[in-house]
Amino acid sequence: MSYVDEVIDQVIAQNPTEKEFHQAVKEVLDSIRVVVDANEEQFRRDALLERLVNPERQFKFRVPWVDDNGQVHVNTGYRVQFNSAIGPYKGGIRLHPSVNIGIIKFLGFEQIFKNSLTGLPIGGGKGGSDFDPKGKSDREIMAFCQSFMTELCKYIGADTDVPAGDIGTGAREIGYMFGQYKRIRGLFEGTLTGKGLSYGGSLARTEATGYGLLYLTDAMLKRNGMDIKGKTVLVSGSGNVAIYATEKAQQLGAKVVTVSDSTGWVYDPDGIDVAALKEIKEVKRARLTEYKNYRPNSEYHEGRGVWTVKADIALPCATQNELNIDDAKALVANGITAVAEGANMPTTAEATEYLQENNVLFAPGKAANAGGVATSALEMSQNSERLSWSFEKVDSMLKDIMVNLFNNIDNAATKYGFEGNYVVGANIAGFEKVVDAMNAQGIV
Ligand code: NDP
Ligand code: 2IT
Repeated sequence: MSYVDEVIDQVIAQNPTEKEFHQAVKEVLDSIRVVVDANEEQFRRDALLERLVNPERQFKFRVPWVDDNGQVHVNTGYRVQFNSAIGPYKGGIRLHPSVNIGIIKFLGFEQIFKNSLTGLPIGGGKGGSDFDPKGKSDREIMAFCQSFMTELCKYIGADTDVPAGDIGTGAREIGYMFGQYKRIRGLFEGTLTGKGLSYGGSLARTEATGYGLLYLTDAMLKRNGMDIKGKTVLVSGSGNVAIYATEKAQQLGAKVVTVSDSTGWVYDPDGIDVAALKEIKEVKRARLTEYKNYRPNSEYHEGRGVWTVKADIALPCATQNELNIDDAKALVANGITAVAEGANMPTTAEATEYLQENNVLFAPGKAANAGGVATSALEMSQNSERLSWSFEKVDSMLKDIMVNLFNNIDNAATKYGFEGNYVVGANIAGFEKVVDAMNAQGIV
């Protein structure tokens, strides 16, 4: 049996319930076979892949908090410090009832390679809790965040591990967590990113994941002789990534006709009104059913359905495995040209394969959504030098990072004989830097 297959089997046997983690490991290891095969003897001797798939450290802790009626609730908190070969652990905190250790490990594993691809000095980590922020009062959110950080603050720090936002964690939650970290540790330092602008946040971090997704998509289209201008785009989700992906797509001359949330989706034939979307989601924290009040010409549909609309480009920006094989077939039947993942692992393995076989340009999340964490690393730099850069400077650095990242994955794919396969390109390019750093640092 090949070394790659042995390690995949081991991961499944040792972590039998962690199916998203299996999926992420398989995707990466499958596509780096060519590099592993060429170095098999050394990698086996050094147990390189075993060290890669086992987190350096993982924490699981109790998070008790009191609701507005005086009732105590207990959630579970997690932080997985996966790999620090190229820098301090870096990765977001997900607050969603579906969170479990398998989800956090899949996200942390992806983060290793994503962070490597940014070219910046950040290792891979991820955290979160099964806490559901929906329907909670502001005070309840604060109570949860303070309790979560009371435990987490023992394990993180500006040069150790730097969490940030993810699903359910935005500027409000980061603010409460930062306040509690500072209070307990007595340190005003850049131990979280995505902070507010008045206390060390970076301009353009809010926009960065969505904007970066479009910079990369634009580079991928150009490389293949196309332009984003005039294209019709499907976006799923209506959170941080989806909102700023929609905004940048429209700035670049495309028309975004859908957004969604976990209960339904909107079709707006005239193009999504970003100002309305921001008001509904960022200010009112309301549901998408409200969108019709702003745009009477739009349609609201219950359930799933974004991927059945005819368009040129699809940008899944909600959550893992939201685009399945039937969705991929519908997209191909409707003549889709490109799919770029704003979310982490939103496309199932089967759907990814189907899209690639049908010559759809496909940009995997670890490349396409790397603009968020890249800008987090720029926030860390600004915190270290105690300065704040202009929006234009950060945005232009973000754009350069995404265009370079695309060129690197494109070149890696071509170098190993997989021209145009950006999944292989991203995994190999991300892996090579991490392996080089791991080898240089000995058996740790
Ligand atoms: P938000 O919490 O801001 O928004 C999440 C959106 O996805 C909401 O519209 C939400 O709908 C929808 N959603 C979440 N879970 C589900 C589900 N199980 N089924 C259907 N819809 C769902 O999160 P972000 O925009 O920050 O994150 C979106 C994706 O992008 C995630 O995969 C995240 O890991 C990834 N990502 C985020 C980055 C960042 O900087 N924020 C960086 C890189 C990747 P509802 O409100 O109904 O729950
Ligand atoms: O998935 C991701 O890259 C994020 N949620 C952002 C992580 C970060 O540290 O900015």
